[in-house]
Amino acid sequence: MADYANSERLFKAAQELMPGGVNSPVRAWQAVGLSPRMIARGEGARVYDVDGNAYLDYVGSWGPLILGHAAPEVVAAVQEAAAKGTSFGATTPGEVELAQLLVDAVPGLNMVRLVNSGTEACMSALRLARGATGRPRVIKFDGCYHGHADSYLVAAGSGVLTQGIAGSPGVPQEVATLTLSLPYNDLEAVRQAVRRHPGEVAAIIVEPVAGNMGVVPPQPGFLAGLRQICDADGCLLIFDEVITGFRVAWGGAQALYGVTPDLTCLGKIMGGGLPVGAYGGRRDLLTQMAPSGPIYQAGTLSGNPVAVAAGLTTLKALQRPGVYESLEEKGAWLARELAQAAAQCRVPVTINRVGSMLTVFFTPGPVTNLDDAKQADLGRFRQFFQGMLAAGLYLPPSQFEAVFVSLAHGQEDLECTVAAAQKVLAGL
Ligand code: KE4
Repeated sequence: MADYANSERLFKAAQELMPGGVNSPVRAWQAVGLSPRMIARGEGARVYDVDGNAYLDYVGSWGPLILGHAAPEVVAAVQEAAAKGTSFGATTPGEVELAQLLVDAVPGLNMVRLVNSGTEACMSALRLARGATGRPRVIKFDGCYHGHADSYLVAAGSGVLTQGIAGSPGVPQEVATLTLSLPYNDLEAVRQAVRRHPGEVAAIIVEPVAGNMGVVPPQPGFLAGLRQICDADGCLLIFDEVITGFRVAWGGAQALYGVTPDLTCLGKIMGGGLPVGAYGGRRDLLTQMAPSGPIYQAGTLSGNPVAVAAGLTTLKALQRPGVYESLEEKGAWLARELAQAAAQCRVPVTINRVGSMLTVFFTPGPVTNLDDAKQADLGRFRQFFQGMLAAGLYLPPSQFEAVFVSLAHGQEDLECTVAAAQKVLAGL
């Protein structure tokens, strides 16, 4: 019988010191009815808890660890950078190199600003959109999550959805009313909202593949339709590619689907597991950011040389031939085999997948928006999570998050994942 004594002792202490014992709500495992495992280390596709139990990891730090944990080249780059000094508050060569790589890789990026998180990236992109257009409103989509800036905590996804929090206390009504949240994949709702507020919408922000209500891909024409609506109305299109950037394709979802936004938000993978985010887009917009323009945003550790070294090394590893074919193959195989296992066990599931990000929804489906995702049987999800954990599989502790397959997941790992799932599903 596995022992979790150290995890339980540490979590107890953590709960006295940090809200819910965590530094980010989804880590508290409240949706799955277990106390979370305290993680001591990771290596490749595995993480190890403080009691020495090993788990095949499909959280991947919520997306960044596409190479797997403690990738030797990333660790070496971080060590080398740290030995030269951890922060200068001045521009370093690595920032220029990373900015160049991002501009070369992502179709909509002509200029970019590095920040420290996806939240900062999305918050700054909205301030830029409002400053550049002089318009106050923002349109987002139910179940999408763009970090925890006030304007986005309206019908948000991820931890807000997992915790069942409608909005969030502390967000003034005056701010929340400027945010319109609409059903994902519903172009007509967007047309009506823009018609209701002519000349008032600064931006439409969208996860081009939603990952925070579980994985929900864009319906054919949805992203192109948003582009057309923005072009007609004069509002800006913002793609929040914090998850999808370098995940679903080298150039992100905008490269995969051939729709170019005015602004793009990035994070996660581009930091290789260290705190890095970025926002960028059209040069005529970015040059309006201080100090070249009047719109203000700043950050002591923005472009931090150690974090940039981790990000650069990760992105360079993703430029190797066959990387995205391999991620697609792994993701497709896993999704196909899990669907087959569920069918054999007569457990109704819908599996949504784009590349190496996927979600097993415990509902017959389809799942094309938040209302569909909320049909999922959360009790069954919880049983599945608990069964898989007992079998050594570490899944995201929420029905409304994405499973991430990394380059470190080998065929054997995927096979043992499916074998475990077959046993757990049979018992549901
Ligand atoms: P961060 O501030 O957490 O780096 O990024 C915010 C963010 C922005 N946009 C998208 C599409 C995101 O998915 C996120 C953060 N994602 C969640 C999990 N899906 C982070 C996990 C957490 O909150 O602990």
